[in-house]
Amino acid sequence: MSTHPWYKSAIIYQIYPRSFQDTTGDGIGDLRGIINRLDYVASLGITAVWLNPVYPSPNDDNGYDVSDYRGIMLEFGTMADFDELLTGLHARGIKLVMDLVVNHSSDEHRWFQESRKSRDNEYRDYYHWWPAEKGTPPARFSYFDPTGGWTYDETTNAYYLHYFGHKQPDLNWQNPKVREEVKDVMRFWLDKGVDGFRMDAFQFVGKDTTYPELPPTTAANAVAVYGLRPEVHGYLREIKREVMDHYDAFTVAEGAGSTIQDAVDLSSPEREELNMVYHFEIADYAAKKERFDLIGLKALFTKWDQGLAGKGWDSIYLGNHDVPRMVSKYGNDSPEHRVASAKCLNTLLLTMRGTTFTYQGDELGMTNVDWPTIEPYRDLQARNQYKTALERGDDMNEHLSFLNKFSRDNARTPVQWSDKSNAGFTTAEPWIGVNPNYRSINVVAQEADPNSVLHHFRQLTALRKAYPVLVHGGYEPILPEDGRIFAYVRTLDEASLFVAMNWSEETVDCVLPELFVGGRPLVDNYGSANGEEDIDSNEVNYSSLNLQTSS
Ligand code: TEU
Repeated sequence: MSTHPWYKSAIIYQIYPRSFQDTTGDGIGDLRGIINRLDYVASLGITAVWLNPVYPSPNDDNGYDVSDYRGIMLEFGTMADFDELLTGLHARGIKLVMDLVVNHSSDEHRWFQESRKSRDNEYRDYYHWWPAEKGTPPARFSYFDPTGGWTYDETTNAYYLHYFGHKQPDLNWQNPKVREEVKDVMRFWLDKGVDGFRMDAFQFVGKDTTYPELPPTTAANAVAVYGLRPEVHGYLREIKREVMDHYDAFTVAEGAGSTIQDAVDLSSPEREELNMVYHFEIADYAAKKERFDLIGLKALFTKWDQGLAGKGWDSIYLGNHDVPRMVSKYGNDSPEHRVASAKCLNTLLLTMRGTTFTYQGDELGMTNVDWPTIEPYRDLQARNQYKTALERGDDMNEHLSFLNKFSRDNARTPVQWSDKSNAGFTTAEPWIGVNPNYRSINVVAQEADPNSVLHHFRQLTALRKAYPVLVHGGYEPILPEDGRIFAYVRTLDEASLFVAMNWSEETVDCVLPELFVGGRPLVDNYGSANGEEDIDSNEVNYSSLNLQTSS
């Protein structure tokens, strides 16, 4: 029996409910939609679901602006639906991880409504206020608000702080009452039986409330300037000790500071803070590069694996609701290569050390959209960026191609279930446009095609469950300087697995490490490895991928 905690081998599937499945005919996905699709979710072989926020919200930031931490968003259904969803997941052996959004609340949360009423309101110190008689507050960065992180509020002649949108005021974690509230909210959901939390933007909860002047900040250096202040570690330990230790559940905070050491500090078991980290370095990497650079990407995977090996625990992901589609960003989404490329990326995700996260639709190889105007965009970040670019007098065609490539809406188009109208997502006008390629890329088509990305995904989850070496084994990179092949060996006790992926458009040869000559191929992305033929040459022609055992 393994002594590893369950969350290490969890295969997590991220559901963005708004875009998953509509059942009420309002164009917005809902909990009933997820319940109706539970057999599909289970068929993927995943073992846990991370649900993006489902709490009541004015939806300025699609649920990341929570107005009640103990309820269910009207559009998504009722608490009875939630309970049914949880029961349905558990009945299928699938855990449920909730999104906990407590760096900020909505400005429509009762706490903020109270807080803004008067300077002596009992909720005043639930948020960060700067009295206007002291002048303009020292500038603070906001991810979403081009005017900055302070917004003036007339009622009490004061500014409130928000690192995200102006409808997302930051909670004051220095106030012990706020921390008690959050711990109670966590207990509320844990008592219902949820299995963990993804703690949104948690590295930002610590604030220096002496408000020194800070260097100019952009999204690229915001974490270094604002993230992971020392008190955040204390808050995490308090949560672990007072809440998490009393349940069989786990925590992962979104963001992991700025260095590997930060990530080790957050996730090493003896420090009792988080169970795993979810860092941005790989997610941000391809975004910064003009041209995709495989050598650099491999080096990052190696750096993180080596940095955390035996010390902490990592999340492995290439997609989520905040980044473009993985096959468009890291792979090749052209009609000739999309299928092989999406399979290749899923292979990477499911054969690396760490807890893997797959974003909905990536099991199908869904791609970015290509919208010619700003109109179809729904994300406040994209719309604000567009407005700023317009005011600056930027070339708007260029800006639109930037959005096409990088907007978060790329990930938020509805799941493509079938070639029926609106991809089978809704009978109404969907809240966000369906990617027109749903006619060929959809679940029904992929169920019928034995060589589909979907079937390959299922093979990989089955493999990960059958071979603990894929979760816990050591990772040794092969050919780190090769710009076309991503290859490594995973080893645990007697078990060795070799993974080789061709990230180029051409056929390439790769020398098979000695140990694997005569080994058994377990899976490849052209459907030819059935586990029966031996590899008897050490010159293998990798059209794209092989994964094989040494015996
Ligand atoms: O995103 C937090 C997040 O801020 C990222 O912008 C991150 O800090 C950045 O990528 C670092 O490079 C979370 C949610 O995932 C997102 O959907 C929300 O909009 C945001 O928090 C606010 O709640």
